[in-house]
Amino acid sequence: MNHKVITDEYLEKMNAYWRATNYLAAAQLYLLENPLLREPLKKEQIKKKIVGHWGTVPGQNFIYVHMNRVINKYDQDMILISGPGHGGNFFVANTYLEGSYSEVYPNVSRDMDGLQKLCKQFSFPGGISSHVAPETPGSIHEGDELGYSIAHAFGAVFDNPELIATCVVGDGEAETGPLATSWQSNKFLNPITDGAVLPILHLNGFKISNPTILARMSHEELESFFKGMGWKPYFVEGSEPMEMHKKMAETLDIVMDEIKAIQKNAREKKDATRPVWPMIVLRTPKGWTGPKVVDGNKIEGSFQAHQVPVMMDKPEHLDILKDWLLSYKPEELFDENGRLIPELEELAPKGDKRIGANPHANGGKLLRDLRLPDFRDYAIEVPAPGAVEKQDMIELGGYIRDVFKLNEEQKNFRIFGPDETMSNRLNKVFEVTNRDWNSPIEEGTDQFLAQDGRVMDSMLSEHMCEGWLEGYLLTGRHGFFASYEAFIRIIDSMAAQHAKWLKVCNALPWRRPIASLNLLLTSNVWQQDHNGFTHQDPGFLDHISNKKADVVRLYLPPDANCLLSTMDHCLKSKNYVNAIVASKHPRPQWLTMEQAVKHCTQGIGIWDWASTDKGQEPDIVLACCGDTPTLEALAAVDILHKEMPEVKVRFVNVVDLMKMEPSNKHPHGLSDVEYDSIFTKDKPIVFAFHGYPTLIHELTYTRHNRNIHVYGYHEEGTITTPFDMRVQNKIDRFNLVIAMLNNMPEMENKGAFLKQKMKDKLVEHKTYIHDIGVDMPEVAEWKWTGLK
Ligand SMILES: Cc1ncc(C[n+]2csc(CCOP(=O)(O)OP(=O)(O)O)c2C)c(N)n1
Ligand SMILES: [Mg+2]
Repeated sequence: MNHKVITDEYLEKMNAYWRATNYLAAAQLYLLENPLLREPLKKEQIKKKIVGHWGTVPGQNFIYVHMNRVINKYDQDMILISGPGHGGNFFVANTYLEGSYSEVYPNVSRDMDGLQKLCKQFSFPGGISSHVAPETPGSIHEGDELGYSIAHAFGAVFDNPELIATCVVGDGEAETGPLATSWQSNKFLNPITDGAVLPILHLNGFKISNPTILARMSHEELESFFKGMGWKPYFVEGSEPMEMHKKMAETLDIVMDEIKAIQKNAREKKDATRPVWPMIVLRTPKGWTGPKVVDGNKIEGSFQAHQVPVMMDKPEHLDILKDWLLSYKPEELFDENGRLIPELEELAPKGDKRIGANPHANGGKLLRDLRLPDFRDYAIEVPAPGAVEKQDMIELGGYIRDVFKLNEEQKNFRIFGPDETMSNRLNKVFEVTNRDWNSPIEEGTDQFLAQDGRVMDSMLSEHMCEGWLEGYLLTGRHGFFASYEAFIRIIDSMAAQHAKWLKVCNALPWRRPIASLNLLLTSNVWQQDHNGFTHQDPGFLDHISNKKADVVRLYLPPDANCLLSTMDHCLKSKNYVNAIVASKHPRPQWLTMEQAVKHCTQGIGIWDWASTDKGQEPDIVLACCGDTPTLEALAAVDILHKEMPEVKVRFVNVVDLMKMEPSNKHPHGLSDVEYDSIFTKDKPIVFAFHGYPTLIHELTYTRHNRNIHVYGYHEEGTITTPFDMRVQNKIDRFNLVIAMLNNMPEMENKGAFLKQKMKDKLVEHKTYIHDIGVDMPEVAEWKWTGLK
């Protein structure tokens, strides 16, 4: 049959195929056995606990079936993103019917035995998730932490000019903050070098137990809303199946022709001016084709259809379920072996064109390694520790600039940030690329904007940066997100969801590894020149440290050479969430590149040039983690050594925070033997930490040495001097000296004079900054001069 012409006969077949998807989606919710109801349905063949969703399913099945026709007609490379991914049974049903599911899971075969397994496993202990989870072939988006579908879809099509990401947006999902701003993503799409996103607003009218806002707006308001966002909305509305198939198919042809025409025009004329992309508003009843009324409650066309339409807790429910399932006429759809009949099977696309087999949705298959410059070529000369001052992020910018250069042809690297690339000091990238911006550009005011820019920093939305990047990585490319440390917390939850996704993927051999999600946290808590307390929150480290140890890594490089080494490592890594805390302000540089490579490779180390215990038992261990704590800890050693040279201090620096956790908890963790040999079993440890002190206590809770005293951020801050921030939180050099003296009992009264001196310094400091407004010269101009 010629599927290029939408004949009534073809539409009838599509409807039959849709019935098969609806049947299988409902059967997955309920049935343990008797998957095609070839014998009379009995209560014991039904799951005892019925969990999952139905309301969203028939509409999404409808979309999938129609996308199959579009893929065939246009020989289109297409992935499907399901915003309301809670109806995972719809995606499983469709991939099963097209054959891609059984290719990944041969035990769920395309026969009666496989059908039974398919039904039993769904939302069942030991089985599969109720969502469009990583286990679902063809998915890059689990959905159901609602709000990120369009961001993921755009991330997927950037630099994929032949790809269309069809994106089902729940009308409830559309009310979330991230989704509400996602419509603006079209301002960042280049019709020549990027693919297209086809949003389908699934206007089924309801959420869990409320109507949706968009569904109760007038047609005019809704149309104006999307037009205002730069889209051309097409409305497909109704509930009579055959009429709806016709409308949907005709509309999709128009929409696809428009997308193709936009791309052809832009590509032929080399004119990337932002077009008005089409989208679809699909208004159908929630729980369409399901039970109409159960226990006197309206189900189809109401919020009551959201989860399980009929609970099976009353005898009459058995007949309701049976009538509902049989209404799809499964006997006409499957052959005697339980396989979809060939006349319907032929409707599905073939090979990798099937949505469940599209390689973009298993991005690791397409992943090509980045070409990376040798990071050591960007080394800062450090003739002696502290001899030079540099800005770590500026130095990193030079390396990243050259990553862009080396991968210009591959077009598989982008960086993301909410309007902060300059503020985060990655300025050098603009020597070779621009910010992506497909809106008018004003001469004389605008900087580094271009339609083909690869720096995604012109939308002030952490959600979009994170979502676009995730979509980009999940489809087999590379990048990172540089954020203010405090505001990365806006996407805590997204990063957590991504970590969960990776954790599940690690157990699925068919999911090929993808590039890590690299989150660069800068403009960090310790120095906020133009801002104050609101910009201070190092808690992302606490949040991420709780995620699955196989997946998360936390790095706090103390200087530029260490940052270069760390970033190089992170950009090469796969399947991790790497959080890297970096400094952007001028800071003394400590390690040569050779030392930095050794230090970062080990993740933790004793700095011999800052220690005075060589070959002897230390009196105290002074540890530090993070650029500012490192600076203050070194200044503290300096003071202590000058004043009381007899005290033996061991100086430890931590770059890889997870070294602190025991090796049985995190793959990077030190064994107890290694930990004890660095930190000793019993000597006092004073630990100056970048973040909240409790994190170090948590990580080291089971270590032998409980004599640990952690100084970190205590939620104290305001607009003040950089050093005063440290004083307010007691991680400054003077307080660290006091802490060391307080924790060495053998000092007895010897340290009293030095302690008094330190306390006096703290008063001097306060008076000075309140009078003059900047830090005392002896602090601001302090330099490491080495130990005698
Ligand atoms: C961010 C977020 N908030 C709340 C929920 C809980 N939740 C799950 S489904 C749902 C309703 C979704 O409605 P809609 O997007 O319209 O999906 P559909 O009607 O297609 O099921 C809600 C509130 C969630 N999953 N994610
Ligand atoms: Mg809805």
